[in-house]
Amino acid sequence: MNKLLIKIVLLFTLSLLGFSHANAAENCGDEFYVNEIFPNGARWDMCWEHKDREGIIFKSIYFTPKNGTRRMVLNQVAIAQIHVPYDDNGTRFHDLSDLGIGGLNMLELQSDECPDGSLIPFSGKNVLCKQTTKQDISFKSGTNTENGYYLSLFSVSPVGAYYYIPTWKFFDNGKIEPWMGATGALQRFGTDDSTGWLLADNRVGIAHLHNFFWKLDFDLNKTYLDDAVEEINFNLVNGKRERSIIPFSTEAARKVNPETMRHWRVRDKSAKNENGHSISYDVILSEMGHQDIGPASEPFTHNDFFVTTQNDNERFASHNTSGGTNLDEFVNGESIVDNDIVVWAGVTFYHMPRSEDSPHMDAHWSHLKIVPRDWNASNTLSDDVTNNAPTIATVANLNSQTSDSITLNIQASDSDGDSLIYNVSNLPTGLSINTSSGVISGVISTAGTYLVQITVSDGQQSASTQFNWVVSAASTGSSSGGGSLSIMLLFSLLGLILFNVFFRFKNND
Ligand SMILES: [Ca+2]
Ligand SMILES: [Ca+2]
Ligand SMILES: [Ca+2]
Ligand SMILES: [Ca+2]
Ligand SMILES: [Cu+2]
Repeated sequence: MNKLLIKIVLLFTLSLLGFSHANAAENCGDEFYVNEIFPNGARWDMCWEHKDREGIIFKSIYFTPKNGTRRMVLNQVAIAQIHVPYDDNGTRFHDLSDLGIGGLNMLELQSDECPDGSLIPFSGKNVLCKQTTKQDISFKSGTNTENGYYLSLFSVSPVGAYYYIPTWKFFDNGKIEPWMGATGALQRFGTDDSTGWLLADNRVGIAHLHNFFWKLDFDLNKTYLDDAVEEINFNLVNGKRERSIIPFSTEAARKVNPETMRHWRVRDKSAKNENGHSISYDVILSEMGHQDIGPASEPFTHNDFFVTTQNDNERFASHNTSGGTNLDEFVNGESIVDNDIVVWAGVTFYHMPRSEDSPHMDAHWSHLKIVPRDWNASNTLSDDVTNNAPTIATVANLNSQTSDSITLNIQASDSDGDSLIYNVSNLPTGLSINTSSGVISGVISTAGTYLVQITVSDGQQSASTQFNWVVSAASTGSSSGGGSLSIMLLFSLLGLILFNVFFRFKNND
C-alpha cells in the first residue's frame, strides 16, 4: 500500500473506533476523559484526576443541553472535608485532610458493584464506576411523559471502620448533585448512653456528626473573572413573601436559613440565554434539618456556604496545611469582583446509632444540589412535546353607558391543562382584566366605540377574540337617574308615534 492509502485506511479505522474530533478530550488524556451523551442528546463531558487526599476530583466540566450550546459550568470540583466529631468529645476526626480517601485508601471495584456501568482504572486498579441511569419520570404534562437520565460516577474508600462512597450525579437537565454515602460499621462504642444509643448489653454506639464539605470552582462559560455570587432570601413582608437579593462584593461566610428558603446563586455577568437573562447556577442546601455549630476551635462549622477567591493552597475546609488552616481564615475580606471565585458548601448528618447499624451499617447519604437557572430559555427536554393551543369563547358585541359597573367573565380553556394568561387591548377606560382569571371589571368612565381584543396564552401559543363595545354617555348624574331619564324619553317617543299614527289616520279619513 502507498502512504496515502495507509493514511486513509488509518483515518477510516479511527473513525470507526469513535475517535472523532467533536468528542476528543481537549483538557486531559483520553483515559481521564468522561464524555456522556444521553439518548435524548443532552451531554456532559469532563476530565477526572486522582489525588491522595480528595480521591477522584473532576475538572473542566461542560454541559451541553439537548439541542443547545456546550458551555463550561465548573473548572474543578472536589470533596473538601469529612469532619466527624463525636458527642462524647472523645475524638474529632478530619478524615479527608488527615487520612485521605485516595491512593491505597481507594478500593478496587468489582464489576458486580457497578451494574450496567463501566469501571475506570487508575494505575491499573478499577477505582471509578460510571453508570447512566434512566429516571422514573423526568416530567409529565398532559399525555406526555418523559424519562430523564443521569450520569453517576462513584468510588469507595474505607476510612477506619467506615466506607465512604463519594458520588457525583450529572443530570440531563443540567443539574449536578454531589453525594456522600457512608457505610461499613460503627467506629466507636462506649458505656454511657447519654451520648449515644444502647445497642446491646454494655454496648453504646456513640453518636457523632458527619460534616461534609465540597469545594466548587465555578467558571461559568469558561470566563473565570466575571462570575458573581449572590444570596437570595424570600422574606415574609405584610403577608406576602418577597424576594431579596444580596450581592457579595467580598468573600463571605453564610448560614442556611430555612425560614427564608435561603439559597445562593453563581451568575455569569456577561453570558446570557436566548431571552437575555444571565446564565447561572443555584447552590441549594436542602438538608438543613441537621446543623453543626461546633466549639470556637472549629469556626469552619459556624457557617454552611462560603465564597472565596480561588487559591490552590486552600484545599480542605479544616486542617489545611498550606495557606490558612480552615475556611474561617480563607474568608479574609478579599474582593470577589472581577476575581476568580470558588464556593464551598457544607452539609451535616447527625448519626445517632441504631441497633440496625450493627454489625453492618445501613449506608447513610448526604448531598447538595447545584441547579441551572436561566442557563436555557426554556425546558430543553420538552421541545418534542406537542402543545395544544388554548381556545377562547367569542364574546357578543356589548352596549353600555358611562358609570356602568361591569363584571365580565372571559371563557377560555387549554386541553393540556396549562395555566393561562389573559391580555386585553382597547378596553373602555376605567376597566381592567385580571390576567390570571380573565375577569374584566371596573366602572366605565369614557364614552366611545371600542374594538376590544382579548388574547389568552399558555406560554407557547395563544388564541384571541374581538368584539365591539359601544359606550354611550349617560346624560347626567348617576346611571339610575340616566335610566329613568331614558324611560321618560321612551314614553315621550311612544306618545309622539301614537300621535303621528292618529294624525295620519285622521288625514286619510
Ligand atoms: Ca464566567
Ligand atoms: Ca481569601
Ligand atoms: Ca472560579
Ligand atoms: Ca397548551
Ligand atoms: Cu456515622
